[in-house]
Amino acid sequence: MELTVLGQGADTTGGGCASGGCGSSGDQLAHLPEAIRRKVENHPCYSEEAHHHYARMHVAVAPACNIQCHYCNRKYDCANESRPGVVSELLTPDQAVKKVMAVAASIPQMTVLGIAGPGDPLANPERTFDTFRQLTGKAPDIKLCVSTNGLALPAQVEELCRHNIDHVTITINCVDPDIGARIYPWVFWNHRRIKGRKAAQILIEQQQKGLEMLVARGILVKVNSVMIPGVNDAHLKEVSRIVKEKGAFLHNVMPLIAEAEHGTFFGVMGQRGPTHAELQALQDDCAGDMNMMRHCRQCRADAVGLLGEDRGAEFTMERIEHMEIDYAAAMQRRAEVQAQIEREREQQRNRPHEAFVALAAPQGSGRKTRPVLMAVATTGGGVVNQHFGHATEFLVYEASAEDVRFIGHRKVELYCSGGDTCGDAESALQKTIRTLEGCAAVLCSKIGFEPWGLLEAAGIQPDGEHAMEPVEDAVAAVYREMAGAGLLDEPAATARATA
Ligand code: CLF
Ligand code: SF4
Repeated sequence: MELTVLGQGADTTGGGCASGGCGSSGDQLAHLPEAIRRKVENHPCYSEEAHHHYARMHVAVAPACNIQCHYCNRKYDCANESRPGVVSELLTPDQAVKKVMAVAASIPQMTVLGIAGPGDPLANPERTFDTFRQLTGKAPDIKLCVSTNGLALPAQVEELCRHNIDHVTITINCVDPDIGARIYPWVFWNHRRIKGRKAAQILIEQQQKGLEMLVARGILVKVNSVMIPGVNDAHLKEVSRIVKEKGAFLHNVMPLIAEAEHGTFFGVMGQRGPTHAELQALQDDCAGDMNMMRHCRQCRADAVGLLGEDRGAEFTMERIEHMEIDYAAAMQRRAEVQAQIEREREQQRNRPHEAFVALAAPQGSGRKTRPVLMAVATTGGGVVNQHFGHATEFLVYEASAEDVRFIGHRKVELYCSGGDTCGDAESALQKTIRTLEGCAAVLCSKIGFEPWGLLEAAGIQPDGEHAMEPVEDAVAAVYREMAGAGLLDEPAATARATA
């Protein structure tokens, strides 16, 4: 049996990223041309494996927007990347540059600066490009990244190229104006507000043109799509096919988050978002045609840190104003820290193959084992290193007899605030256990007695035996243990697990 555990020297020439998870590992990047690999390998959004090690930050310099989306309330950040209902502190370009340099000096693994709101960056070209222009000179070791709804993109492509921007995200929710008319009530185009189908048509044309222009210039394009059940869910496979055909590098299908209290049209109208299972099914459907991103955290327009953590509170303008930053020294330290990260990644890639022996039931046993989901608590670094009670999110992997693959993440409320015991706030713990529904096991560095018992009672096997092991190794090992114990035996016709 050919074994294809992500990150383990598996043969990716036949599938590569197209096999489903974008850049899930160094191996999946191996088939890319060197120039592209360099752009991707330390970008936490463009490489799933990189997101365990490298951080990004956003600066909220772009307040205005040139379209209206039914899932957006202008009081909050651009919901094309951020979770709706989140408000970021607006910065001037000068403040933003100061903040970037302060963060870069404090978090040496921060490799990417993105502008993603709170409105549309390209609807605020002076503020956006002033920020990029200053950073190109002052912090040349930071990658620049931008996210847009695409309406103003064709007009700004030349300017983007002048600023050495290698990564652009376009939110494309449809290629059919009839569907678009159900998502976008209006666009502001040529000094006029245009409504309905015509508005959607203009937006779609500009998005597609912008995509083609960027690809022609060698810029890596990620396409974000918001999955809106009953509106564009059945259509997104077609979107995926078309943007791939045009050369997009990566597709990120994100769930609609619509709550009445956000005051959005969809929220007020009771439009629901997709379930975990629906989102995963669509991502899997699209994966045949496209590299898929599955690790997006829909981060806010002023997010700082590893994906999934937000260290923004450490870098308020008040604190930054008083910081003295020696950026030349910071660049040297950044280079050292990043070189060390690369050495560790290399070691992880080259770790002994014995750790990845077949995941299936013992040879000759005649048993078939079913795929299962496993949740992992990690603070980053690609290893199992977090106490169960300290996790605010769990990474979810699907383990099967063939492979281990990353599926997504699930956010939970923190219920343990310290000490060796967990479980004072039982309701939060119960909620966590409900969030982990469908997982066969949860891997963490340590776990208290009470959650252990409650997880077991809920049919989820807690496991603290693989602390500090690389995540995929640990998941594979637990799968082998469970399979060996006969816990995963099942008829062949079992449906694929869903996150
Ligand atoms: Fe920011 Fe976006 Fe660049 Fe990443 S985020 S501008 S591509 S640096 Fe990343 Fe955050 Fe998801 Fe965006 S996890 S919301 S995809
Ligand atoms: Fe809101 Fe972003 Fe849509 Fe503009 S593009 S309306 S800021 S979600």
